[in-house]
Amino acid sequence: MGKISRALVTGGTGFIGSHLVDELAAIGCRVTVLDNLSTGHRHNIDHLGDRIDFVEGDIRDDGLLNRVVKGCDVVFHQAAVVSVSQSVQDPSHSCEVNDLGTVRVLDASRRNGVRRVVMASSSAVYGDDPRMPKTEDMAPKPLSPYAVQKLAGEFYASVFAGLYGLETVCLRYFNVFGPRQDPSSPYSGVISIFMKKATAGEAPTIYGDGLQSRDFIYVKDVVRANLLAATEAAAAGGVFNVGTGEIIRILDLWKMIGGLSKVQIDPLFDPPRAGDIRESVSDIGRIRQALGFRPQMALRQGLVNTLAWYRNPA
Ligand code: UD2
Repeated sequence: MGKISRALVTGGTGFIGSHLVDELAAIGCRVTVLDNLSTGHRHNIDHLGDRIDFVEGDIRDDGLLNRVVKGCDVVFHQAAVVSVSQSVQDPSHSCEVNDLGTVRVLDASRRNGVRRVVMASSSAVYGDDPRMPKTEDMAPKPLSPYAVQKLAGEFYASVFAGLYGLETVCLRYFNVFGPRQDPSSPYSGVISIFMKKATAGEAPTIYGDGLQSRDFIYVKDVVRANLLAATEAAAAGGVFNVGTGEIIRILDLWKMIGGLSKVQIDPLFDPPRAGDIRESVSDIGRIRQALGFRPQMALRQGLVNTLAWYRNPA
């Protein structure tokens, strides 16, 4: 297993990025965080003090990127406009950040001798393929600008590997949850919104009939997948699902969160969201075989931890 001595984390003040920064700092890696604070928060990394370097800036700024990737052996590219709905409402903006930004990250990386770039891709690339679970060899069927942008990022990664010898790994995240997921926007992850509603004793809104399925993975497991992707020789050039392989329907999720919060409130229902995927569950055979990855956190325990954080953010 290779070692990471110096890393750049784009989007490192965000939900997933900040947990990754925590872990990298804990294993003694020198970390630079690049974030424009559009959806991330300084307070997510404040506790690390001067153990990390924070640079406020945009991934579309290539001058800045060239400066911050210098000396890094690994880049974890987590910065993005992460909402499917937001990409539906403003496809041009999400395209600029998710596509142009990604190309700039890859380009700065190859020009500055970075060994490997680990990219946050998404299960959104599978779209509405009815086959379940999703395996990486299925033909992608993007249904939203966001999904197209993430898929384009994967193709760019593969082209940069072929043309310039940059090692790239793409991780197709399923639905990630855990402490620090910001519930404040209508685009926030459903678990963060449901936790906020349950804690306030309010009814959540379910889009559609609530029978749509998702595969929720705890953020610390996603961090472990990133570290394996950065350090295992077998990861280079790979595209991997990062999920649990377990399925839950949104209505049952609300019941579970209600039960843990000791509230019994009937949800409100609105029409399904444009671009929403009906069924989503991962097959994680590839990442298990190639990288030895197994998720460690059960959904219920992850929800308990997350609820504790929403009640008392630390
Ligand atoms: C997630 C990711 C997205 C992309 C996508 C891939 C998040 C925040 N977003 O989008 O980046 O990778 O997966 O498919 O993780 N819902 C409700 N009520 C609410 C909020 C959501 O019913 O108040 C439903 C929503 O319509 C959807 C499901 O819950 O069917 C999950 O929604 P989400 O926004 O958490 O995540 P998703 O799957 O759209």
